Amino acid sequence: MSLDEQLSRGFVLLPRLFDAAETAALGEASEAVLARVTKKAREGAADVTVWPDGHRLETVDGTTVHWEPDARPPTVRSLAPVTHLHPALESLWTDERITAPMRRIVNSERLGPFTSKLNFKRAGAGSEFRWHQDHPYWYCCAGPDARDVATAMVFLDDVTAGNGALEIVPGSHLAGPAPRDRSEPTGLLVDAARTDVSGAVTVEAPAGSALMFPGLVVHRSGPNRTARDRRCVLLCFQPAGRPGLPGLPYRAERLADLP
Ligand SMILES: O=C(O)CCC(=O)C(=O)O
Repeated sequence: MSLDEQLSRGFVLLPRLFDAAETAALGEASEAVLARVTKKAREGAADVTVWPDGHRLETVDGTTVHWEPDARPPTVRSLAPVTHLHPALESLWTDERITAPMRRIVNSERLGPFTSKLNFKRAGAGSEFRWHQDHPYWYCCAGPDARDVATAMVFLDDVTAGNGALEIVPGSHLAGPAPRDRSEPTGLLVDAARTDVSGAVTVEAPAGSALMFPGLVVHRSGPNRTARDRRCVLLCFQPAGRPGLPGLPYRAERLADLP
């Protein structure tokens, strides 16, 4: 399928964009960052927040450690933002293999960073991401500029239906902001009872692949019930010259603008 055809369904999969050695190096960088940050958090250097849904977050070295809600032993779900913590991760912002397709998706000749994240989705512990669009969270920070943000996910491990592959509703970005679930405390999730997710596709891919999509695409991923991690680096791009997410206050009252 051509890039244009992929763009019209709302997501682009580029299998094996990074070779095995590059992917392994990104994995090592990610684990090194995680070890460094969690050591500092254990030493008490972090600011702690607990979300309304019970998720625990600790901020240290300019990254927020988001813990899996129910995992024993304690397991990290994600770090964000993260690329500033390792040159191998930082270099992804200017890697033409990522930026060339992203310029098309963001529809801007010059790109800037919005935010970045590492999702660990650990073997046997990585939990579900419920149906959502990235847009409402970004809208609370960036307002209407959030429409122009898109994500590149670089997979550090093979992705299968069993270890928590992304499920994406093709074309869902065309319908704009989806109705949100008013019964859950963050107000950020899609109401799957009022949104047609029946056409969702599961995106399996080998390690080193990249999956790219704009913030209005409806997606989820299941828990990792296998013995293999499903880690990925996420880079969220926007047109150059705009402030990044870490410098923007979160204004929950903006959710009132959305369905
Ligand atoms: O890594 C995943 O499975 C889900 C990623 C995602 O949707 C997110 O981080 O918002």
